Formats: sequence, structure tokens, C-alpha cells
Amino acid sequence: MNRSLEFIYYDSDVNLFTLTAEGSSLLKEVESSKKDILVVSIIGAARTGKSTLLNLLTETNCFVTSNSTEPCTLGLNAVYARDQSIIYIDTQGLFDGKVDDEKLIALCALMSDVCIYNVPQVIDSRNISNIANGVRLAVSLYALPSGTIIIIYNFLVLVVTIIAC
Ligand SMILES: Nc1nc2c(ncn2[C@@H]2O[C@H](COP(=O)(O)OP(=O)(O)O)[C@@H](O)[C@H]2O)c(=O)[nH]1
Ligand SMILES: [Mg+2]
Repeated sequence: MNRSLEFIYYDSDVNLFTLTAEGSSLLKEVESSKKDILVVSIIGAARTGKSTLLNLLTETNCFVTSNSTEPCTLGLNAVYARDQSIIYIDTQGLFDGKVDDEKLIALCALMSDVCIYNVPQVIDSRNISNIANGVRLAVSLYALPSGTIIIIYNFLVLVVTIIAC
């Protein structure tokens, strides 16, 4: 295992997160293995050591680290540590206007068993309010009935509920 896989791609032109073919293969593998797995994601501003921390947790160098202001993670990248039965998810940096923070936080909150909010120093009230909108979006989506399709497009959240006949 040399590199994390591109799990969910973020297209900033249309503000859409899309599951990649690699991501889909990983989900199929997990589903067919019928193993209980844990999903651990990490969010936070760029250059706060998110990828470095995940490399430590996975004991690999799969997540690319960089001090550059150009993001090296676009969207969400993943590593499936089969020996630990954990999928680790690295994410694009928040709070620099290059990604829709609210949707990224909501995505991580919904798909993770554990979501690490990485801050360079001590967490403060500004950090909490930064993530509050994303968490609120996640909660509103989570409360939806099953059979509901959620389409997040630009700033609109379109909810379609399929009524079983
Ligand atoms: N001094 C110091 N540098 C760190 C630490 N963690 C990461 N770095 C460095 O900070 C830069 C950004 O780290 P990276 O993991 O790519 O941050 P990310 O953008 O949040 O994923 C890299 O050059 C890392 O080597 C840390 O705990 N202390
Ligand atoms: Mg990174």
C-alpha cells in the first residue's frame, strides 16, 4: 500500500462531492467481506498535520503531507487498514474557501464512527462555531426516513423521499 485512494472527489467548479470508482470498489469490498469496520476521519484547516497524524495512526506514509498552500488532498482520501479493520479518511483543508466546509464536515460526520477535529493549538469557541453549521446539516440529514435520496447541490439540499407502495 503506497498511496491513499481517492475516495470522494470534490469538484469546486460545481461544488459537488462524488464517490469515485476506487471509492466504490472499496465500499463493495467492505460490504462483501461482512466484517465490522470502523471509519475514522479527520477534518481541520490545511497544514495542521491531518495527513501526518493519519500516517502515524496507519503506520504508513500513504497520506501525502506538504507545507504548500496548494491543497494536496482534494475531497476525501482513504486508506483501508485491513489489519486494524479501520478505514481512515483524510480530507481537504477547511476554512480557506477552496471547499464547501459545511458539506465536507457533514459528510464526515455522517460517514464516520470517529471524526477527529484537528486543531494546531487548544480548541476554542471559534473552532466550535466553525464546525457547528456542518454538524447541524449532518443532523438534519440524519433525521430523514430511509428510502430518502439526498442530493446536495450548490447551496441547495434537495431531499427526495421514495414512498414504498
Ligand atoms: N512542527 C510540527 N510540524 C508538523 C506537525 N505535524 C505536521 N507537521 C508538518 O506540517 C506540514 C503540514 O502537515 P500535513 O500533515 O500535510 O498537514 P495537513 O494539510 O493538515 O494534512 C508538514 O510539513 C508536516 O511535516 C507537528 O506536530 N509539528
Ligand atoms: Mg493533508
